[in-house]
Amino acid sequence: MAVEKTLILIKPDGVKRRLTGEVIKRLEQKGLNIKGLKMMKLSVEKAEKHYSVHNGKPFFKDLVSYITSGPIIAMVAQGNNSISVVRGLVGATDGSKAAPGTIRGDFSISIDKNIIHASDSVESFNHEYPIFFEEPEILDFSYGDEKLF
Ligand code: FUP
Repeated sequence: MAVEKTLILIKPDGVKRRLTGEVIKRLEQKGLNIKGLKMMKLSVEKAEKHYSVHNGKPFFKDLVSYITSGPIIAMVAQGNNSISVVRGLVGATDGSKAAPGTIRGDFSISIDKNIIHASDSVESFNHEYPIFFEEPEILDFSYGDEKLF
């Protein structure tokens, strides 16, 4: 069991559809500890850096214009195996194929408007979080109820 941090983004469609509370509720009730959270409008430069692994793919341009099209919510959450745990809560990339009960399975029916992003590895987290957070914005504190989870 590894205590990990993961980066979660509620994408512009999620924010505009007022799903922020729903997403945070699911993260909290699972027992994840939110350590940083902000609303921001991503620059094209930051979006291209975040999605650099997809640079050159046919959907890259649309992906960047979509993620920069409106405000997003960025979060860092911590917990046991949080990277795979959150990926499980998020569901498959294509909302039309994601399992019911997952965030994408419950709220998305497409691959390009799929509500949420979550880091898929420690390497991805290390690449991603500095794009959204300064180190002091990730707070080191205890919720105090960790033993209940
Ligand atoms: P995920 O890790 O599930 O967010 O998915 P990927 O990293 O594979 O893809 C990142 C984003 O690119 C997806 F959220 C949606 C978009 N995408 C497309 O629009 N078309 C594709 O064929 C694949 C991904």
